[in-house]
Amino acid sequence: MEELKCIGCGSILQTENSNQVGYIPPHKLTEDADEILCQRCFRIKHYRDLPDIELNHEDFVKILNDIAKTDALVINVVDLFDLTGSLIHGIHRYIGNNDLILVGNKRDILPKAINNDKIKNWIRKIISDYGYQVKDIILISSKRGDGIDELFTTIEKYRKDRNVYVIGCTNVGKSTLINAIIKRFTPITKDVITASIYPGTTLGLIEIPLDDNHFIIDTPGIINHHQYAFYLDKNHLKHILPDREINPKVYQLNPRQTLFIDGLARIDFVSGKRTSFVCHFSNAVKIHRTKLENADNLFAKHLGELLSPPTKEEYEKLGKYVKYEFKTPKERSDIVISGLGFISLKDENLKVVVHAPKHVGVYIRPSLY
Ligand SMILES: Nc1nc2c(ncn2[C@@H]2O[C@H](COP(=O)(O)OP(=O)(O)OP(=O)(O)O)[C@@H](O)[C@H]2O)c(=O)[nH]1
Ligand SMILES: [Mg+2]
Repeated sequence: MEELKCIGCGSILQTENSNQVGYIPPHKLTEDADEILCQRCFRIKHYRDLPDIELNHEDFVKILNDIAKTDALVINVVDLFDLTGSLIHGIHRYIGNNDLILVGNKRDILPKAINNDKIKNWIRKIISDYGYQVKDIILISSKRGDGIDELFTTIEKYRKDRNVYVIGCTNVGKSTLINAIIKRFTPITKDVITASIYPGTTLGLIEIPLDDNHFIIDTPGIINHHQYAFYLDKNHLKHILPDREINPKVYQLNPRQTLFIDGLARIDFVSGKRTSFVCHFSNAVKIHRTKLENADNLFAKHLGELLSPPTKEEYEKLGKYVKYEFKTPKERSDIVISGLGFISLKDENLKVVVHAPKHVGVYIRPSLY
């Protein structure tokens, strides 16, 4: 029998094992093949529930390695809210010499006041350290459909009779982007591919035909273990992932003051001159200010209550927080907690200690401002 694929996630359909990728109850296989969704996609779509299914990272890497062997145009989608966390180290190892366009998605989350040229220059500065060689950088919001026309024109310019692969880390919005392209350029008005807030939604290649025997191809995300989302309970993902423009919150701090980002991270301003901490987190996240000397007590007393998420159980799972120490450089900088948000600091010689779970990426980068 010819292999059937789920249109939502690209997995090969099977009727044998309900705990594995691509499962579909046998009676559903009789429906119109174009419409077939695996049980997992069906549940994400209709119940916003993600059944636990084992994902295999090796499979994803193999799919990407195959791209290096073909002549194609590659679109690497990154999440503007977590740029460094969503870049692919050694990307040209995966894609070979193929032409590359970098797409900064979720533009709607960053403050409108920052202009796009500034964001592009900032991206150029950061990606040069990662060995990226790009033909172009396009900023879009797949969710709102902004920038889709410009992206499509750029794709047409570089495609030259080839397939287009859309790659990137999990949750950057690859599937949402392809849905946006479908909705913009075909009569279809609903989302065809499954997209969700859960990292690891797309499981196989999904080929969407272009008008000349070539395809635009959605791929499974590369798992990014340094993202906060990876360690949180499903219910709390929504809380930390912004779904609209972030409203930066400014705290004028004296040295020896501390900010708690719910109970998810703690930022100690250890020394330096009085300055503003410009906090960029999801609007749902609460920030608490306290004296550094009271911070340990406050955390011990209020974790899981005033300071939540995480719950106490989640905190256990996350492992003890570790400390990351930074001294700000001359140029304005951002301290980033991957997937949770960032704090922008304009002054130099500020000593800042961040407490966050061991596996979550915490780093300093040139500022977005
Ligand atoms: N605010 C905002 N959210 C977006 C945008 N694009 C995608 N998202 C959200 O990001 C989450 C992930 O989107 P997906 O399209 O499933 O991401 P993906 O890259 O295909 O993820 P995997 O299949 O897991 O690799 C969903 O909750 C989307 O609604 C955007 O432009 N703005
Ligand atoms: Mg996807």
